Amino acid sequence: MKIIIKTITFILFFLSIGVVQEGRAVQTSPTVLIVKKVPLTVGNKTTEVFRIEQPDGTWGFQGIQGKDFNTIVKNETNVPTVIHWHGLIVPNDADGVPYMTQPPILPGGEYPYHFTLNQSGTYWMHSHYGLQTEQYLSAPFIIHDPTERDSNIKEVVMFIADYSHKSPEAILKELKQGMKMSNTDSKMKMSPKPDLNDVQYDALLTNYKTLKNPDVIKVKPGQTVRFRLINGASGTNVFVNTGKLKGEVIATDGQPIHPFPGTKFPLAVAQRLDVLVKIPDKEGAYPILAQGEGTRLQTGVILATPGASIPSLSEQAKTAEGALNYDQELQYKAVNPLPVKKPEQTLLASLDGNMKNYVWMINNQVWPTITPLEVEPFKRVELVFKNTTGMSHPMHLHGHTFEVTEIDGHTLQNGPMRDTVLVMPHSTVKIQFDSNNPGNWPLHCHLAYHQAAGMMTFINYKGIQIPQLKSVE
Ligand SMILES: [Cu+2]
Repeated sequence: MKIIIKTITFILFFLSIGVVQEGRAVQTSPTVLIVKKVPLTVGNKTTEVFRIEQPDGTWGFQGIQGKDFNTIVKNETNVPTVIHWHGLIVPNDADGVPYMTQPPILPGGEYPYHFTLNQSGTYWMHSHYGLQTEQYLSAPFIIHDPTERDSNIKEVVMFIADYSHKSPEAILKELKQGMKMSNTDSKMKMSPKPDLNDVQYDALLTNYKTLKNPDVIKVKPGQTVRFRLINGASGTNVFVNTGKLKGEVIATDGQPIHPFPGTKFPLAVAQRLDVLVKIPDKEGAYPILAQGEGTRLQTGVILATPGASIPSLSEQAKTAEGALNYDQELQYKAVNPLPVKKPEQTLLASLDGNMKNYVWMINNQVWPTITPLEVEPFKRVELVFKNTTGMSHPMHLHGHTFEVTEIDGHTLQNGPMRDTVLVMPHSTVKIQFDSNNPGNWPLHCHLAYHQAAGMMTFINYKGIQIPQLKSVE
């Protein structure tokens, strides 16, 4: 009986999220994603934040590799927006970047996106307009590999965000005025001492919740849980701690790696990790926590067997978390690295800052007054990030998956495949990708306030027209 119920659930799952019928794809009308505003209470204060959901209220999107993503995004808010599919290899015109690949979706307006889900893994979607990711205009985007789905494995999405009672515009204004925003070293971001945070947040959230009222996920003794960890924060790199449970990383930014064991894993802004944990063969409750580097703020979920008593957890850890480092990154091994090939073209992205006016730059240029980095189509391209600043920068390239090939002079053999790499202060990281997706593709720091303060450029394929750039307020 159990098996029959499981099989039915399995079939219903595929029918509900996809278009599978008798093993064949059928033509369907587009699905809908709605961008709306919802109230959020943190502490004793209620504010409005964004939410991306399907008409039935399902948060974000889950699809199947090989199927079509045919969706209309409807903007039910009072501000313009644009949705970017983070980490997905899409045609350039579906990339969701305002004034580069499409006009903004105006209040009450809608915009169609249609592409094939060629990848599988853990991705996310977020606004590429202004500072909206700071207010949860973001959601999980999970693509299942139909050959891999095991109904015995419990899947848990943990979408981490940072939250401030202040509006993002007010925070940016204060940063630009050089006001004291840091809870570490507020004097000078260019100081030789690495600076971990330039914004002090009020809370870290997982799936919109603080640790006062976290998601409690029912699990069975002995069950395997696959965490899909997404750092959707605007400015907080975290360590994820699996506590008493041994963890095993199986993917970085959606790309499989050879299983890497541990209990504490760095997760920079915009990155994802897939981590397996196994519940012991007895009753119990297991908090899985993420703590922001340089802060005591923590967030997470609790895995609990039916009879377990649920612990109450503090939103503040006892001590501040330290800085992320390269320890794991140097050891992760991609299952599907790039084919071995010598780089045919090398690009430099110097990560620069001028803290007098809170300006962040790539190659000393401030978005949108930039000269794009030009690539020849169909070449192996090496991109060198040289961080001249005292802060780390999670650097994201659109439209491509790249291999991390060198960190501070250490060559990585089959380094992790990613779409976002953390470049530590005063450090050099090399990546490689194949220029096989023509278009104009943003390359930027994913810290929202760094991006807003200029740290963005784009990669232009030779022969593709350069768009008329415009910054959004
Ligand atoms: Cu940055």
